[in-house]
Amino acid sequence: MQQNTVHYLKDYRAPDFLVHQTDLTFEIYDDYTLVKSRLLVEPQQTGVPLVLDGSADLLVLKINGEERADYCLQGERLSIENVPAEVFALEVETRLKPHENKSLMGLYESGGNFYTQCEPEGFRKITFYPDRPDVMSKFTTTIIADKKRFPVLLSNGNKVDGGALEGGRHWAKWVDPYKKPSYLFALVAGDLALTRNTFVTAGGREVSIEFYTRAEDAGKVGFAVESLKHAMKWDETRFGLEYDLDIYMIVAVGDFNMGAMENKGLNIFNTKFVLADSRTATDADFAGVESVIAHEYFHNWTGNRVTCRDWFQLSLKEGLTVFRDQEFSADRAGGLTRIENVALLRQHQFPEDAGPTAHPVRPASYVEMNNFYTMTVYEKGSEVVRMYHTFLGEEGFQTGMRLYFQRHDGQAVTCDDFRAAMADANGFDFGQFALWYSQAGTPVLKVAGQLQDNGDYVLDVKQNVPPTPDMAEKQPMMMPLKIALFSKKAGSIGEKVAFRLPGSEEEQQEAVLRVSEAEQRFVLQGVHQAVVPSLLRGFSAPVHLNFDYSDEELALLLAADDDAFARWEAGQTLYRRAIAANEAALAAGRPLPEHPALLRAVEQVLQETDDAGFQAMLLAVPPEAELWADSENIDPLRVHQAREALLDLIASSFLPQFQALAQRALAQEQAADAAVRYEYRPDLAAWRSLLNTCRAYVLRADPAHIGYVAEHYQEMARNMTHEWGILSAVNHHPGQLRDQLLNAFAAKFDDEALVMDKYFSLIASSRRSDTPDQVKAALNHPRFSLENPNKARALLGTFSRNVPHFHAAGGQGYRFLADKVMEIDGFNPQVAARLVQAFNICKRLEPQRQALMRDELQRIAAKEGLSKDVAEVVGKVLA
Ligand code: B3K
Ligand code: ZN
Repeated sequence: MQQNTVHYLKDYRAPDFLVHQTDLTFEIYDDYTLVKSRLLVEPQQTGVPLVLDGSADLLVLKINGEERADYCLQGERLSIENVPAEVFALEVETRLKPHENKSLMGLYESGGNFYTQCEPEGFRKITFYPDRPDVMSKFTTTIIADKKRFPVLLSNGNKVDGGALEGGRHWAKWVDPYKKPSYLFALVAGDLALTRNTFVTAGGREVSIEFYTRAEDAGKVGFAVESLKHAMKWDETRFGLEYDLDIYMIVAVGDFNMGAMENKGLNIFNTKFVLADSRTATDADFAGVESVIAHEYFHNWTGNRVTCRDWFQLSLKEGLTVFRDQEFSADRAGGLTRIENVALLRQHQFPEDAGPTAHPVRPASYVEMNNFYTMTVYEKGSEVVRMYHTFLGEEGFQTGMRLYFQRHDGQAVTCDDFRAAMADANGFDFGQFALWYSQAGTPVLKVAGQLQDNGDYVLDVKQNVPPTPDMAEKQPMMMPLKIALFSKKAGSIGEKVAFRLPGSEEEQQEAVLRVSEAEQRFVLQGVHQAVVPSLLRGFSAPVHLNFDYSDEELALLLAADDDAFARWEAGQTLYRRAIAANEAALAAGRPLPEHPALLRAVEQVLQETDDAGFQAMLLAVPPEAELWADSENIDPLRVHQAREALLDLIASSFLPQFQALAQRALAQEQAADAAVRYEYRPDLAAWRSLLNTCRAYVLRADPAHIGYVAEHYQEMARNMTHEWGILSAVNHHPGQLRDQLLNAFAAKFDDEALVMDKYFSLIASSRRSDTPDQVKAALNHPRFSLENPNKARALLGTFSRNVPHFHAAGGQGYRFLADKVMEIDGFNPQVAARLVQAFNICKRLEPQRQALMRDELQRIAAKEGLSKDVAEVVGKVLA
């Protein structure tokens, strides 16, 4: 494998040159684009070479008007000695071929239009520049292009001038009044439809909201427009933050490596997170649009006005902005958002933290920065921000935010600066808390509780932070542990029991304990009765928590805890225990256990009537990836079978109840829907989520029900949430009817790219034995393209999570994915490096599969010209 440069946080040095002004001109022609840049550069040191990052085709470089050829270009690094000691003008001219750029970084073409993606290091594909976030400059952008082909010419800031030119060409000039790093630069040129709206800020500024899409998609942006306005309003009310330009643009593009990008004043979005109507988008898609629109908008303050000093600090903007978008979604849609956040973290971040690519929220090193846009930096990063909030409360947290902006507006700073603002604004010691930024791995809390003779209840908390490949020895971390006590009666739990913390006279029913040592005892005074503790309420810290509950106690918490997370968690623990028992029985060739306690608990859940969305969540069994997150010697098929067996048992035990509940959910949804024509609404989404959960159980218990579904599909499938629920439920059925239903679905939505993604992911997620053949056939489907990241993720990403097929005993699933990773790596390393992480589990597998997976990883590692993106991941998995 080739040696790639490793970048270390400890090597950070302030820039030797600042850039005060950046004037860019893009001349777009049919076959190429010329980029002319003029920078005003101020040296910070004398006698050091000017170093620029760049990988574009360099035509000319001038300093103070004089052409210079005495530069040294090595890889992506250009250095030039003997530059002036005072402020000087640097001119650079490069030539780009956007239509050949399939990496979707820098300037690229999609569907005849031009778009940019610069974060983190795409700007260097456009021109030579100090492409690092702590170099902040004011930008102007002039775009010149054919008027017919590119009627719309956009860049950051405000459009100040423009006009017609000879030969059918035209131009536009944009000026961004705010200093920004190069990663926030954006340009769009093309033939796009405009949907316009306005928002008036609390301070009275009228902001023009402009959404640009393909003409045929313009009818699907209404929901995104409203989402943006909600987000703008929410940020004013909850954080006191207003928008700072007169125009806010969002452009949707079908070829995009991730969800969206927060470029100043000109967000560029994956169509998946802009376009939504009830015919083509599920409720989950609508919720996704609302949250990503909000996320990118919130970056305007947390990311753009205050940015990162270096890329190691990525979580400074991402963790904080995810926290803000989670709070927004919770305020919009209700308390269950928190459980969704936790489920996501456990399914994807916990395995990452327990695997070969584990890294702290602030990584200490990287080879390819794109590999660090991870669940850890984003989702665990958000949990870290949430812990400040839990310690300080809303008011203290907001005081910290105000100090953060007061100190750092217009600067590029670090996670320590954020921590200092929170600490200084509140006089709170967050010294030990810094460990969350440097230690990877999910801490394990082992808690034991005991009622003492004197009536005190003591909680003994032991914490252990497991070793990770980057660090063997860890120190104890500081974290909030939110708790309550419930009185324990025979067969039920009663009221919350009040207690006092030592040194306080105040009676309280809930407390946030400050855990900070390896072993610690907390005394809750004045309890005097048998209790069941409710621990880690609201998931107050991103940890594994072990407490030796009996199944009966878990059932009691599931029935009566008043903290939604704690209730849900009690149910999840019961499911996890049942699956583990099934697995042990399968391994020993014993008959499967009957799980009477769990079935009684499920029966209770089925009888609830007050919250359909929560009921659906309580009926969801943890996914495989979460189940095996930190085990060893995994037989994936056995875990899968153990889980399937539990689902079969639940389905067959309660078929009539699931049928009745599905009917009820449908009736409730239709009644509400008749009153207000369907668009996304959280209350209706809750009924549909319950409906789809029940449908899946019904079709599991009664596969012949597919006959009814096939006959009545038209009237049952009134919107995409219904279609998705029905097709997901019948997707594993072995007969012809399933194929007919899927084919009809594909035909109906042939010209809807985002729905075709759903079709491909249905094909790839089926447990049917012919799935591998169907996946291979799908590669040649006229609507499939390996070059489109959404399609590659829908088909190949989904396949890599299809446990029985990806982990097929002969290794053919591994071989197939490895082939595709290598193919994609040839043109889009970022997407390839994501897909290859399906192999992260390698060392935890049982020996045979481990060997098969290792062979494939070695084959990838040996590939000539392998990108540093994939090489970095594969190197860690094989290490
Ligand atoms: N900041 C971008 C992510 C850029 C990813 C580059 N590989 C989107 C976001 O987090 O808002
Ligand atoms: Zn972000």
